[in-house]
Amino acid sequence: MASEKEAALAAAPSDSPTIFDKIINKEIPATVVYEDDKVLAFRDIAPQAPTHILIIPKNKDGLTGLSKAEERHTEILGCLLYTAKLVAKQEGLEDGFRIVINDGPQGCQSVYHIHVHLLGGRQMNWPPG
Ligand code: IU
Repeated sequence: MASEKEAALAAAPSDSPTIFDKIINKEIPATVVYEDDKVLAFRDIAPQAPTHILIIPKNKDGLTGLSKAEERHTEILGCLLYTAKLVAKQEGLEDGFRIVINDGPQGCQSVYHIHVHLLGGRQMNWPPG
């Protein structure tokens, strides 16, 4: 399997459906940990921490990445972050956690459907790589 960096450099930024649409539509399986009418949260297939969850909007609405955000997206962006907080509590991450949003090739984004990474369960380092 290609490294996440290789996958990100190979990914073409686009508004096409992604693997996450198939997860939303239940066409491929995922371990869902939270779902409501606006967002879906599921375990990352290649976890980088004991807890690694992706939180995504069910309706992408052009939001391929954070750099494409417009004023109409402010509500869903807030929902994504609030869901991250709810899931962190659900996962028992009382000692802290990290939120990451990768954007574009240099940001190491490989899937062009905005997603918030929730990482926890181990000591994080700074600066990130
Ligand atoms: P990125 O921020 O675009 O690099 O994150 C994409 C994530 O999606 C990455 O951590 C992958 O492991 C994850 N992922 C997944 O959970 N399930 C999949 O089928 C695919 C990628 I493709």
